[in-house]
Amino acid sequence: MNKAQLPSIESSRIAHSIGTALDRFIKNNQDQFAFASGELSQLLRDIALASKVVNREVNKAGLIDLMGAMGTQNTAGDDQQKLDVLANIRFTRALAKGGEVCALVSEEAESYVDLNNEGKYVIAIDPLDGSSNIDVNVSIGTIFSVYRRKSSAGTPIQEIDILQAGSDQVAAGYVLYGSSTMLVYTTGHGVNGFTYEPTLGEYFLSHPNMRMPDDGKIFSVNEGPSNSFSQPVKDYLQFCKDSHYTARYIGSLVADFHRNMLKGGIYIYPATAKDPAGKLRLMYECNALAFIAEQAGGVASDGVQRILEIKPDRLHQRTPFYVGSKNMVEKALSF
Ligand code: FBP
Repeated sequence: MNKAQLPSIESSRIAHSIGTALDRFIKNNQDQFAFASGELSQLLRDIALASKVVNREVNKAGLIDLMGAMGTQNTAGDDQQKLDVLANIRFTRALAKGGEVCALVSEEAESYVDLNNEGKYVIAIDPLDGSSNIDVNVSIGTIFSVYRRKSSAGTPIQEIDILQAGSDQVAAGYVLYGSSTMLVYTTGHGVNGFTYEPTLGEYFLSHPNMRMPDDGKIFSVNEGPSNSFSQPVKDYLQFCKDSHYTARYIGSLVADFHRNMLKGGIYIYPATAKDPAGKLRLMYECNALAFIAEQAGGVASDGVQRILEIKPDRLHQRTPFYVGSKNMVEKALSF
């Protein structure tokens, strides 16, 4: 083989580069983290590992009796799906084993779970988001927020460690179990997306430095309860229709958010008669996506203030949620 041949092999299928593995990316970017000492890196790896197990179970749920309800209810009185419970066990176990996390707030647990007093981080997690879509093979997700504890490691967990505003997040992300499985996260230095390669069991960088377009033509709202929407929300939705925008609503927050992040769009879950404070939970659904949206150039609001400025006063508090492309959310808020 003469030298002239070499360039073509390098660019051929033979030498096709698969990209940067998540582990390497975390290691290469560790110095960006505040308090960089490897613990946050390990914590992100623990979340990635648990998501691979959940992904495996979600993919074959129909074959191994993992479909349907568990027969139990979660904090909000929602029927827990078997996969909700499985995902909660898998993430809790991986984070407990990792040892970096002192306390975990989960949609599936009434109060926070003490994991390891020596841990320096607090996690808030929605282990499996989009429960209504689990059994019908529509994309679902996991949402997580990472905080640094306020009290000293080794001392008992305090309320100040748990009820932190979204602006105190040191990292946040989501996993989308869709046509491909992706992990998207930020540590406050931009947003990066990784696609799971199941035959190698590893995530690889596929969406570096994700930016949310400032504008879009997609609005994502469940208009079913729209009779009880406030007039400004009704007026904004009419504006979207008059502007010939496209309605897209999967009913899985992570999936709707991810699409709008890539294509431009707005997701709104406003206050309704059934949920006067909104349906979505601040600590383990909205804060993480608000951090990612802002890091990608988008906007996230409760209709009045930045989601990240809301100081939580209870674990499972709800909030109205307006998130997406900067100009679209600002337009919605102008109504
Ligand atoms: P879960 O975490 O319990 O699934 O609730 C959140 C969610 O399913 C979001 O994923 C989704 O956007 C929204 O609720 C759908 O609510 P609705 O069915 O009222 O439109």
